Amino acid sequence: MSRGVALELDSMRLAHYGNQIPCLICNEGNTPDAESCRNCFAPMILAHQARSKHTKPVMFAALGPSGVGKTVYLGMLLDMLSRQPKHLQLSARGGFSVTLQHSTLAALSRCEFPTKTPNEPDRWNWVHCQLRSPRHRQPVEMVLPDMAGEALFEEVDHPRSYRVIHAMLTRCDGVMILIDGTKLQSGSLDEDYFTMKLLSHLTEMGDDPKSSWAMRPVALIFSKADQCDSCFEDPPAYAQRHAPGLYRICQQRFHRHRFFAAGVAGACAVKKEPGAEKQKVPLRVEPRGIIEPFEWLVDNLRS
Ligand SMILES: Nc1nc2c(ncn2[C@@H]2O[C@H](COP(=O)(O)OP(=O)(O)OP(=O)(O)O)[C@@H](O)[C@H]2O)c(=O)[nH]1
Ligand SMILES: [Mg+2]
Ligand SMILES: [Zn+2]
Repeated sequence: MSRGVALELDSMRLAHYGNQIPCLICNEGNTPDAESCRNCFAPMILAHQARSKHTKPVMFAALGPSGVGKTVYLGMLLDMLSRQPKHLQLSARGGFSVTLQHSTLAALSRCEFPTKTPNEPDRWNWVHCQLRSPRHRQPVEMVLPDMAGEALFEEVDHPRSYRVIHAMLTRCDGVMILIDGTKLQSGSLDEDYFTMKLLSHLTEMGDDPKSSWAMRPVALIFSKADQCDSCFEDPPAYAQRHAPGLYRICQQRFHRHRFFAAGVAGACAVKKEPGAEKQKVPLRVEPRGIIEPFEWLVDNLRS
């Protein structure tokens, strides 16, 4: 390419700078051709697609440490709401929004769990969809990212190290916090501490009491409940018994919270191949308690 042509293209790019598009997550202006936001690395396709509607999309996030089951839960939730005839229905906007449910269900159908979510925000699966529910006359635009647990706790320990997580938690309308029910059952206190840390982080965000997390809906979900059936019987009592710190912080500081239990696998086995680490594999897929937390969040959306 000659130098003259290159200069012409650069000047075209500069001309576009007057015409910046705000990132849907952090609001930073980006050039129209940017693939991911230059500030937070969220995909700019979300902003392009959202521009066709006048209202800002509702945002929900699934939170919890690495390995708690966020990807499995979200993938199953999206699949159930987009393919089964339920009173809540989701339809994907853009092919990229189908990837999370597709990759999760494809892994489960091979009797595997999906792989760990990478830490880089531009490699996360982001879902942009439309929700149809009896409570809303018009379809509601919605954005859900599948964040990596390690990145989330890096942000909790060092606030603003992941701008996308900071922006998302500032902006989002409700959260699903996953807590590993099997680890609590085995007496580990790690899950209780992890969740208390996360909840304390949320309570410190923002100065405006109207948008404080004390008033935003928080669904606390005991994950992998297929492996510890007692979670399903009475989730708040389970929390009180096995995660007293977390239970107390919820009572004191979160006015709109509810405990749930969810499980995707019906039975699991441990697979050991020569030279590889032991791996838990699902033998059956029997989703239970998947839709209830999401439905509760939708019912608790601020109007
Ligand atoms: N029994 C059972 N095990 C589950 C379930 N969901 C997840 N697991 C197990 O938990 C592991 C981690 O699940 P993921 O969904 O990848 O966890 P994650 O929270 O997305 O983790 P990161 O991507 O690292 O943040 C899986 O590989 C399974 O071994 C479930 O519903 N039931
Ligand atoms: Mg994941
Ligand atoms: Zn951004």
